[in-house]
Amino acid sequence: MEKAEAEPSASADSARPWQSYTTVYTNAKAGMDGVDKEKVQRTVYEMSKGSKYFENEERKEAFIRQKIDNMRARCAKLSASDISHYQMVADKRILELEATRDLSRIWLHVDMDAFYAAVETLDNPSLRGRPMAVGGMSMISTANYEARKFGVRAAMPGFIARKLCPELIFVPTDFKKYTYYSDLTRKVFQKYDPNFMAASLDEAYLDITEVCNERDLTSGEIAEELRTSVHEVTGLTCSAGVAPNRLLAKVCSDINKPNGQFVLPSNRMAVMTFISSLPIRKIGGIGKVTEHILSGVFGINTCEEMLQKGGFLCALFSRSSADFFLSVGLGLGKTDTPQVRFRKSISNERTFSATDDTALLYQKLAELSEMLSIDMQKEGLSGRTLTLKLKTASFEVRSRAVTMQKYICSREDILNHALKLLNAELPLSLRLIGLRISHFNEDKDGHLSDPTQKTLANFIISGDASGKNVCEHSLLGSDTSDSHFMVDPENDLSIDNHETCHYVSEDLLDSNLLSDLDHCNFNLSNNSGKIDNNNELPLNGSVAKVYMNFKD
Ligand code: DCP
Ligand code: MG
Repeated sequence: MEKAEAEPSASADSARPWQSYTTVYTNAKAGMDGVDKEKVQRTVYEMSKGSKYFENEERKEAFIRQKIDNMRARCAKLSASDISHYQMVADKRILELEATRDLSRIWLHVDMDAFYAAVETLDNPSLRGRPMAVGGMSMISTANYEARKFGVRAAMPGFIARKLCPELIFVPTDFKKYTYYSDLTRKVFQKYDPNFMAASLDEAYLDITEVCNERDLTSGEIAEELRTSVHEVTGLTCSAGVAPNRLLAKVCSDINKPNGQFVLPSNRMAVMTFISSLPIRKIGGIGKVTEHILSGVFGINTCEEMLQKGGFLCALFSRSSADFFLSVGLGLGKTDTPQVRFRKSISNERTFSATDDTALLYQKLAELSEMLSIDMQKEGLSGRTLTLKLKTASFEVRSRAVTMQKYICSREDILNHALKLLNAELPLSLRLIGLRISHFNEDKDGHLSDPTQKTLANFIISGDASGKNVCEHSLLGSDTSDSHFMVDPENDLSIDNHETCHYVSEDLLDSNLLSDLDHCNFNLSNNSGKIDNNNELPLNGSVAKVYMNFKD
């Protein structure tokens, strides 16, 4: 097993402190290749310095640095026999994972270009060609490609975006509009795969194996046709990626953005070549934290290096996390189509300028309840567990849950329970409220379930109707990345709802680390490394631990 050589410690260059200040919005998105990264980082640093967000980011950074140091120390302590043992474990696991490789399906990932911004431009053509962002001074949802040249991007506070690009035009968000266009795109997707999987308003996965065979067209031709059709129906452009699995298809759709496509052929050699130099951050589920840890502890920067350092990964991570990393190294991903009715939860959330104005907070909660209710009714779903997510002015993330005796789906019922949860926390200054509903009225086969049949986990949740002792932090994600509810990177395509989209789960390890930061006393009982599909709490504690990635 090779040595786990680590990059030099992340100590900041005191002359250029901004170089080590990375946030989700200093990470490049499509269309940001030529950006003066140093200038953006310096501006972001200078404008954030001293803010609560900044303090929180620094706290996280310090924690990650410490985690890296600890893990490096653990690597250094591994004896020669430990190392050869874990190398054998890794080799065996790699063979087992390789045996699961399925190259029989063709997956297409489609992602609309600068979606909200493009919709707004359709509505107001005078915006065309001018740098614009959707959102406001506190936060922007997206920026068009003209604005991206200045380093402006989604999840960036608007006041920083304006500093980077003084000409920037701001357009307020209008979710009804985006939902309308999203529905139009889905009608097109349906023609190519009736069981397509929507991952967010602007993004979907389609299994195009059948349509390619039936029409005797190549996957590239189908992708081309689908994109043309989306454009004809909506006036909007999109990009597509084609690959033998969903994980790779998503990576591929970003390669030729905007208005482009990339096809990765369905053969092992092509996949391995593609993966060999792919930066790990391109993979869904690997965000800033995981990237820092893998790079800082093991010197892993490309997907291929996951295999080279497999022994160390098996030594230091739980089996599920190590499996995830090794399968990334092999370019493996999901190829099956889960039952549509596997949807486990629906959620949405809103970020706004921090406020302690109770009337305003109630109003936000009412809007979220209404949106959630509409989405549930569209799907014919009712749920029993309602979870409230809050982010305080100082960026602390809290979650409170309650499980009801009966299933609910109306705006009034949702709001009623949400208000109880919120009131128990007030007075408080908040910058984000989210609502999630789960425990639907059907089992995994789509049958109606019996609400009186309580699982132990249900009992634990319902036993705490106040929600006071329930910290579902990890279930919902923590104060991470783009700060949305946490879902399985590409499995849980269920959250398909307004602001709560795919960009939620930027990081596999993040929630684990940051939950510690938030002083949650986690019960490390679930070793799945994935979101708990039933949203259930562990059996012996008041705290849900869904992501358990490190070995104790
Ligand atoms: N979105 C958001 N907040 C974020 C990220 C995205 O509200 N932090 C919204 C606005 C986007 C839409 O979701 O328009 C789709 O997200 P994408 O990540 O696909 O970004 P875009 O479609 O805007 O741009 P791209 O061309 O890179 O896909
Ligand atoms: Mg998009």
